[in-house]
Amino acid sequence: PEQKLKDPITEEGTPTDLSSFTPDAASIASSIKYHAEFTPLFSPERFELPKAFFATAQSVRDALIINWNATYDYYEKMNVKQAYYLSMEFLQGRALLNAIGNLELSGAYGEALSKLGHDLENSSLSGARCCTWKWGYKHGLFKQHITKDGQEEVAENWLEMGNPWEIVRNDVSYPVKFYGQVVTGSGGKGHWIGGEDIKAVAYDVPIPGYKTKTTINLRLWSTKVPSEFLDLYAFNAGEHTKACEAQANAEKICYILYPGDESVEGKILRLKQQYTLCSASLQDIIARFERRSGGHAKWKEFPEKVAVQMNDTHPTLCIPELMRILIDLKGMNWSEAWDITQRTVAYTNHTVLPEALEKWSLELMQKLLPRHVEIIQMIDEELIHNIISEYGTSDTELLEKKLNSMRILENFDLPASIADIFIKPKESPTVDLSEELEVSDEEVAPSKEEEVAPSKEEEVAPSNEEEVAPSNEEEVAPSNEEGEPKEKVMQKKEKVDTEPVIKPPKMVRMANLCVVGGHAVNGVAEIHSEIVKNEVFNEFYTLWPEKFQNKTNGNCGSLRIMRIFKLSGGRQKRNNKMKAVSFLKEKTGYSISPDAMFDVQVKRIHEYKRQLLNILGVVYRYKKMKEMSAVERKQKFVPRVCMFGGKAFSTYVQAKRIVKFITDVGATINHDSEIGDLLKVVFVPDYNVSVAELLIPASELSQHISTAGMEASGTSNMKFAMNGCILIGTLDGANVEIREEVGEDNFFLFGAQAHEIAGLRKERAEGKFVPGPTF
Ligand code: B1H
Repeated sequence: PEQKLKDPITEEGTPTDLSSFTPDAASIASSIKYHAEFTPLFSPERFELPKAFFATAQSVRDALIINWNATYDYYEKMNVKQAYYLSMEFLQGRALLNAIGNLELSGAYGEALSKLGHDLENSSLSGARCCTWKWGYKHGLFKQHITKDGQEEVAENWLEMGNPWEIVRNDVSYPVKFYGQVVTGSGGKGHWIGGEDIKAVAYDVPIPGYKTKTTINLRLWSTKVPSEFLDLYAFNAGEHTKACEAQANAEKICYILYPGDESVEGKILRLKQQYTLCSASLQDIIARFERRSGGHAKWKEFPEKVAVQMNDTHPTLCIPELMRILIDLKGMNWSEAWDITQRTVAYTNHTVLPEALEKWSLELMQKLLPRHVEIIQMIDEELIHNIISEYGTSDTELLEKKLNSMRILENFDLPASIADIFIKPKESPTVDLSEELEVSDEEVAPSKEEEVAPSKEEEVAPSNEEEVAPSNEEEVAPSNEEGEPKEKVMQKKEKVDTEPVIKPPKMVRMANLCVVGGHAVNGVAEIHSEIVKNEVFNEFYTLWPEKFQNKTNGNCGSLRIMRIFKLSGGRQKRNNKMKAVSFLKEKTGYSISPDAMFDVQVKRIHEYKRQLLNILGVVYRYKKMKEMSAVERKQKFVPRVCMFGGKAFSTYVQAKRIVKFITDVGATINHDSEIGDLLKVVFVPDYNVSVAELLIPASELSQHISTAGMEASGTSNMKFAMNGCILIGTLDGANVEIREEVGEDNFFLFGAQAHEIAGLRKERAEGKFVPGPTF
């Protein structure tokens, strides 16, 4: 009965009386044995790892399922507002220890496993080894091998053994469409027909909270086509590949996270991934809303029941998808749908690097998602009218500046009426330009004239009709540390007698769509949020200051906890270092001393994060050491192990060269018997959450030395600080706030400040160089 339901968070009563489910070691042991026997994933003869891990995980899952169901029973019956966090990536650490810890059953599980001849820590590690937790993708990112040539990417099938945490919901699936055509109906309605149809099937993972019974759901989508799509005739005619093509096409959407997108196929796959996430999630969210409304959905109240938070721009298509569903399927008019969409959706920005802000070719998107492009064009047009009504038309220079930076569609002609504003009298106005300016803004299909990029063999649509010009402008690998925004000049149609005008490709600026379509935009650290307001989205901030906020990453008490406890190293540090020593021996073959200082830089390899600067510092230190006598060396230097770890994006050449350089420097220094334990350089292969859980607690000095203004937040900086590690860093991202909490004495400040960078770059470009201090 409703009145007995209590909030699982405040624990004012419980959704289910869990006291009877607090098991002792004996009952846990029998549950593990039960799963080994009756939920088998391995042959019955032996009870070894990883079998013991899976059986243990299954028994933990039983406990989680009880809390999980109770949590959602409560949500359902109370019809609470739900927040949906839409993300292309979820990185989990060791789920087993986390769940057992959160259930406060560590002691009982430890005892049960030792009764069965196993060790909880080892079982959990085994789980982490056979499963890297890039939830949702068949192959995770990639496994990084380090060879003499640097990074090698190896596909990894972490699901080969099965995943004990995920539960397939065969009754929860939604259709997702690609390509096809739009037939315009009455009242602005569109009917999207034809094309390629797949279905997204829900896979759920329970996520337990800490010291609460609240256990929420991580819903993942798997893609397939119904079996009736198998072309039996083709199959029986021996054309097996052709017969299975549709299925293979659907399944590859879930193969890997961030598939390389240099090729047109890569771009399409990525856009398909993003749209699948958005479409399946929104259909699911709406179905739940309607169900909870008991058949009397009050759409105006949708934003009071649903919040959709977009993690970066990858789920931007939520905006046109929600619009599409509300208008085309629920019969709303544009302004009703727009009001609901804006109040529902919000956007978290994670980077200010211009080359990392997603843009999609309009042409490509038009083929894959024709109805969404119509909607995006209408949003863009509405935005143009907003900008004009805000700034007027008299100051054309100002208006042009605003339109250039704020429009969602880049290099896309203005509606003719608006374009007229920009006709300036020519010195010798002999030609009437008005005809040239009459380019319809409704022009959706790519005209021949606009195919400017070199055409490629690749086809976009399964149909043969047209080719998509890949953007020659878009950078795939984030290679430009400077990150200088390329000046975008508004495309004006001007009469040029000589050369034909080469028009740059029309692009959809996803971040702009997010800012326009959502009610809130946040950065992930204070300094970053300031840069978002004052630089990256300054024109939007000027127009809608109330939208902009800050949410420092990891802020759920982390900074406060740091202040209260001033966490320090101590004896535990030594144990942690010993674990890291044996791990590194196993992974790299290098024997390092636990008495040396562990100086660690682990993060994705990127020029702006300056692993190169760090390793050059190491080379400098090594050369200084070599100039000294053995005695002097020992006096001057503290023994130090410099550790690096991180993956380079597969097409990011410069980052891969940095990885190779680090391993080469290590190969030289580590074999120098004169130097011995005074200096070692280790590249830890395949850095991931499990490696982080081992290395971060073992670290004493950690490096967060990005060029100021470039690292939105950094997340490991907070974790290192929480583990009693001293940080060396720039005033960038969350470093700034961490330094305020731990105090200046516990933070080695490094490098120039964000506001000084532009000036310094200019000086260097002019050949001036002021050397920094030597050490
Ligand atoms: C961050 C990314 C990212 N920002 C696209 N942007 C990717 C974007 O392959 N892709 O498509 C991959 C990664 N990741 C990071 O977000 C920031 O660099 C960090 O500073 C920040 O702490 C982190 C979380 O907010």
